Amino acid sequence: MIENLDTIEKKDLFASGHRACGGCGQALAARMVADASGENTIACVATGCLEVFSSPYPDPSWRIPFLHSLFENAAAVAAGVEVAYKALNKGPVNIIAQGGDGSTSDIGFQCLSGMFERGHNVLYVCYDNEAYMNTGVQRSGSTPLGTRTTTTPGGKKRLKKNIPLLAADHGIPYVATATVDDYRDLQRKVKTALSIEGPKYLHILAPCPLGWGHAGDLTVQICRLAKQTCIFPVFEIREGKIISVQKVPVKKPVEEYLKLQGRFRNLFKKGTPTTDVAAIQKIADGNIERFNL
Ligand SMILES: Cc1ncc(C[n+]2csc(CCOP(=O)(O)OP(=O)(O)O)c2C)c(N)n1
Ligand code: SF4
Ligand SMILES: [Mg+2]
Repeated sequence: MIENLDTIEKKDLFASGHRACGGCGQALAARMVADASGENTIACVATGCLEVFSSPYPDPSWRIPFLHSLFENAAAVAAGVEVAYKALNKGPVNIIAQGGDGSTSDIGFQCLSGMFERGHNVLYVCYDNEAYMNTGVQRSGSTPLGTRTTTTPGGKKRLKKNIPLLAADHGIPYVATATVDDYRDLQRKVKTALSIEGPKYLHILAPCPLGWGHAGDLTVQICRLAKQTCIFPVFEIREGKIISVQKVPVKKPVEEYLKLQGRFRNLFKKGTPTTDVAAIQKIADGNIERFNL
């Protein structure tokens, strides 16, 4: 049962006391998602930081049914749960597959794409911390240009994959992006998604203080700067059409976002050419144009 879209839900369905680092954006986001979806929900969570810090027996954080899938198949497991519920004539129930950016954009993309194409009534949530954090901060397909990771010590030379737009191009009924500084907006998008029949996709920017190299108390500020610099556009797409965009009336230069994070320190070393910063500004400018920010 979906309650008022604009109410903030605090039901403690994802309990505190887990083992995430202080200020972990993914822990905040998982709590917001669980509380917005309510008790009548099954979470199918891929291997990754979230699963590791929230599920160990005997004190898991989940107060809703929780299935741990492999790194690569959360979407397929969720699809199986949905089909089983239908076959048993049970339900309705909210089924939410959840995974990190590595799981979603790389190894699990095939299962995700198949789940979309087959039209399962599943919401997939990607917690994007822009690297493989659980195994020691290796780059993923979702790691942005210029980012230092343990496998790109000089800064990543490739672009970040745009998974929300790839999801939308499957023709699924609902795609949205969100950030963990805006509780109301994030939960409204979870509730909106769950009110729609068919496959849905929610992409959440989830800062990782350990991998991004910032203090835990900067998580909210970093999300705001990601939006204010237009690095991370926040929007909703229904049936392939953009239906809402969070406008950015005062746009800040990308340096303000990059400079707070150790993972971009290479870009500001003395004597380093600033081509990467200019290229990152170009990406933000492209977002401004594409989403009319
Ligand atoms: C087939 C397979 N390959 C590699 C791993 C090791 N592994 C577990 S979690 C993970 C990275 C997870 O990254 P991401 O999905 O971005 O989630 P995060 O930990 O960053 O939240 C890797 C490489 C695995 N479990 N299974
Ligand atoms: S390493 Fe990053 S994603 Fe993992 S628990 Fe710590 S802050 Fe969260
Ligand atoms: Mg990750």
